[in-house]
Amino acid sequence: MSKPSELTRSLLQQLGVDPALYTGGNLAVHSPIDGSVIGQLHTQTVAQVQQSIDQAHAAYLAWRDVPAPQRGELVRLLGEELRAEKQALGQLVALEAGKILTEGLGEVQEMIDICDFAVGLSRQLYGLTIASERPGHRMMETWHPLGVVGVITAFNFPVAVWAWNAALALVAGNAVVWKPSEKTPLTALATQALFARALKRFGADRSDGAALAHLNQLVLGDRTLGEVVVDSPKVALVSATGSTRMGREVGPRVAQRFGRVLLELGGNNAVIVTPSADLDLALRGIAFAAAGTAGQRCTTTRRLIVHHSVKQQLLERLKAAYAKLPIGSPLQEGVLVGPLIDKASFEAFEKALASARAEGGQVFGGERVDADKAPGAYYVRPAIVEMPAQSETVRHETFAPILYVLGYDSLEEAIALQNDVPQGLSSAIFTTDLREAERFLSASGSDCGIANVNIGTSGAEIGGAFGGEKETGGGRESGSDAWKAYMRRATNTVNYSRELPLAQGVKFDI
Ligand code: UN1
Repeated sequence: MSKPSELTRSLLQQLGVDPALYTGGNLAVHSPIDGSVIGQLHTQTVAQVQQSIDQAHAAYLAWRDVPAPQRGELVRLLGEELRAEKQALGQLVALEAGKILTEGLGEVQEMIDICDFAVGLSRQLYGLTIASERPGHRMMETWHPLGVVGVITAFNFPVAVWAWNAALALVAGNAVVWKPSEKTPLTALATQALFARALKRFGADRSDGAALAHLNQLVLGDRTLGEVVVDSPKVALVSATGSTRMGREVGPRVAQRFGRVLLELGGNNAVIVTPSADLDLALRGIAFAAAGTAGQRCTTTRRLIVHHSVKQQLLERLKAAYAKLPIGSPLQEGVLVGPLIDKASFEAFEKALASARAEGGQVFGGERVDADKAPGAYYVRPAIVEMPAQSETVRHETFAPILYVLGYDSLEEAIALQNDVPQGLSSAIFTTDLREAERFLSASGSDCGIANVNIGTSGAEIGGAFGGEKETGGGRESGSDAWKAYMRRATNTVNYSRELPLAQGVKFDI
């Protein structure tokens, strides 16, 4: 097999990325597959980012007057480009983020899906009409674009999260400024090249083609450049995906200038397994959600809350499955668990396991593997940790494959445990008892933004609104009516009578 750097170069070439962008620059980009350098990126300056935001704003001023269904046409073309290069971009995700190939391809599929969704949406974007209390009056609401939307994304979904935001933001009439994780800028460059292809086809015979050239701007560099986006009064909405710590900084800074935020922060997702559960299903659902993507999804299952009557049986089966999990290069056929993103991530994994042990946890798995074959990479066997209680370590999100296991007696207790963490992203119950399932989904059940029955916590489809409560940040992206976050609502009252009656019966005769 060719080396990650060679494979990366040939994929970037195929995707039409200018080699000058990723060679000879100051930021080394590593592949988590073996730790090797796969690109030398040129980072930008603060002044360049400010200029980028200005250019995006100018593009928005032209774009907002393009009819929404025509804006949808650009997103349709983007979907076509993504379909054509799904294999190459998916492979690049595997190389740069370390996802197994099927998940890399799945990520690109998510981009395609949201494009399709946004194209349909571009002919909708509807407001209400509302009954007016005044005779000869009509009330309605109209949705308008916001302006420039800043999109800050994390390494673990290096391209799909941009697409969820950008596809909606663009059909809504906004321009986008995208700050990808500095760990995964190459997939961002590739995505930008595909967007440029779509834009070229779209703008070829349009008089406003030149004005639209800056509809999606890339910001390349470290967090100081992200801060420029966060603080710019020209950025109407900042949609940020990452840690709760990051969100705690971004949220108040944007609020300070009365900008809008959409936050997708940490999760601490639990699966409850009840005595009536189909354990075969539960086993597969938990293994994928807890060990898949090497535990590096915000929707990864981090806690298993299982009824005492089935705990031993389920644990034994889970441990047997974990012992056999194929771990290794994500490009290798049959591998299910790829590497952690970097050394810092491995250290956080080890630290969490050490504190769990100190709190009385019994650890299964959790050892580093292939350290001899790939000393610059961090492969680990996903860990299962039986805990005596929901301790501080369990309540904290460690972005690595650790599944904490807690036992329970009553469903009330299980739901209370599930909710008793600071985060509120995703949750699931495995049960065949209708009463238990409905209770879990009810107002007094799971407090998360996502609550599932008989599937795991991860792998959400784009058709639903995606996001969570509490420290997860409250944002909703992707499907349902999440598009409204990218638009502003105007309430319009129209008087078609010859009188001027005032609301609330107020008299003001002059
Ligand atoms: C993330 O981990 O940042 O539900 C998003 C899922 C994916 C999205 C995860 N569709 O796991």
